Amino acid sequence: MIFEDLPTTPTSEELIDKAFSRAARAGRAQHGLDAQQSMLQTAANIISDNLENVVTSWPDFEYEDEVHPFYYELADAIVDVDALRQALSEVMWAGRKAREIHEEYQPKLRKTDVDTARKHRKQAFARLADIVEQVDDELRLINDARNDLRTLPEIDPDEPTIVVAGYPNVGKSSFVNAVTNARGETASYPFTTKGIGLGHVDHHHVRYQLVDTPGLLDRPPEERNEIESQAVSALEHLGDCVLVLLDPTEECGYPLESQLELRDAIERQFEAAGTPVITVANKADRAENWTRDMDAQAEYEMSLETGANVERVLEAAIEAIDYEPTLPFETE
Ligand SMILES: Nc1nc2c(ncn2[C@@H]2O[C@H](COP(=O)(O)OP(=O)(O)OP(=O)(O)O)[C@@H](O)[C@H]2O)c(=O)[nH]1
Ligand SMILES: [Mg+2]
Repeated sequence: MIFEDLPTTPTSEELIDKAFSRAARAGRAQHGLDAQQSMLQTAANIISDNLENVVTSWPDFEYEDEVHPFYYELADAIVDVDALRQALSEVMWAGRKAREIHEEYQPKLRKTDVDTARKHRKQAFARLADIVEQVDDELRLINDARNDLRTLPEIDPDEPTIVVAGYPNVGKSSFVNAVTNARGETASYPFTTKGIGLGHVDHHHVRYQLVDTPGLLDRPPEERNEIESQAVSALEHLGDCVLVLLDPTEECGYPLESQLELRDAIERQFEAAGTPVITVANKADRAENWTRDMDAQAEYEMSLETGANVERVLEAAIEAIDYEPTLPFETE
């Protein structure tokens, strides 16, 4: 996951301490003007390298091939991505500024007496410290963002993906577990306490990803808060097909009417984004308890209890995705 391996960001205080203590050590190893020059160089390098590393360890949000729209939108639901980008560019600026201070003071430490050189070196240190302190807030913001984003789920947005939606207890997890090899694989998801259900299945040498999203696509849009709505928008960039499961027995605890309304809302949202939505009536083993005939309401009927038609539903989703893998010789 792109935000997984981000290093911790030092605070301004830690960075200043590190730079100046290393500089003092470097100075003690030398004498006269050399000592002053070496101190300046060490402090300035540590500061500019560290600040620039903070920035370059992040993927560039500007490019879709570095931050997929799914992760961009998901990240934006948790942290303010604009503010984060602004902070990163200010830290980059500070790193460059530290190099400039180095270049500006370097000549002043040559061809002069040691006392004057020391005076200039101290002045340069004060300015370096000042620059780092100026980005104190930004460094904190970046570190907070890093801590919040590293827990995002391990989802590959480039893999063809089937999103499984539907009210609670309709059989979403049972479906993902029934058709995928990895049982009960879950990833933490910052929007729900339940964790996102993940599974993978291979079909004609293509790996498909199934995502079960409790807490998001399991109730009407108007009941989602702003963050959840944005997480659902992120799913639009991820899903290549949506399966909406219905429980016509209503034993899940929700009237079929509400379940169909959710299906309609999902259809409106995802089909507008060009993503096919397939409706499946589950719990067909208890069809005698169905509150209504589902012929007109659902494309498929299945039972996860008996396994009837389950593979057929998976195949329908795969067909709807119509995924064409790019072969190596076809890429430019
Ligand atoms: N009779 C019958 N029961 C089913 C069927 N599919 C699922 N169930 C049962 O329905 C209950 C809910 O199934 P889950 O797979 O946990 O449903 P879910 O949609 O993941 O529920 P949440 O995670 O709460 O959103 C479980 O007790 C299942 O055993 C089915 O085809 N027939
Ligand atoms: Mg579940």
